[in-house]
Amino acid sequence: MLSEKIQIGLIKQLNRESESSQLYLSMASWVEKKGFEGICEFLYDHSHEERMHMLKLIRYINKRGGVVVLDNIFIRKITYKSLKELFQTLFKHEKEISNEINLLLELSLQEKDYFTYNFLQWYVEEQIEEETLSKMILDKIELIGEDKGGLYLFDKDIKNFHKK
Ligand code: OFO
Repeated sequence: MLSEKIQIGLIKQLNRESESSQLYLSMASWVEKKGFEGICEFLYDHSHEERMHMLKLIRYINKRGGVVVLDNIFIRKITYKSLKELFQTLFKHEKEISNEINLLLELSLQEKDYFTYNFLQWYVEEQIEEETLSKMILDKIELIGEDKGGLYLFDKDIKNFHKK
């Protein structure tokens, strides 16, 4: 059984993953309208991945006898001044998620819930990859600046960017 504190923490996290999924979905839609095919596919795929992160948490909570609560998620920011602003938002978001996973790990140790501690290791690895990838993309976008040719090539290149 999950302790109340762990259950609350896991539910909060699953709703944050759902928020990530919606955030990337809204970004993908904005980018699609701007004509960046590669970037929009990348963001649609990422939205799907975040949904998988949410599902993994739901299945775990249920397996441990907890009760899942799903929040209504509203994404208020749906337009961006530039791709740079979009990827800055994305990178900031991933850093926040990493901090939250760390807090959850800390809580699982305090509660002596080693099953949850072990379960969360997957998210730790995932966050290392996601932070690295989003920072790498942001660096490239900053380097390209407003250069249209550079953005065109980047839009083609992004298909080859993978988490390591
Ligand atoms: Fe779920 O990893 Fe990004 O937010």
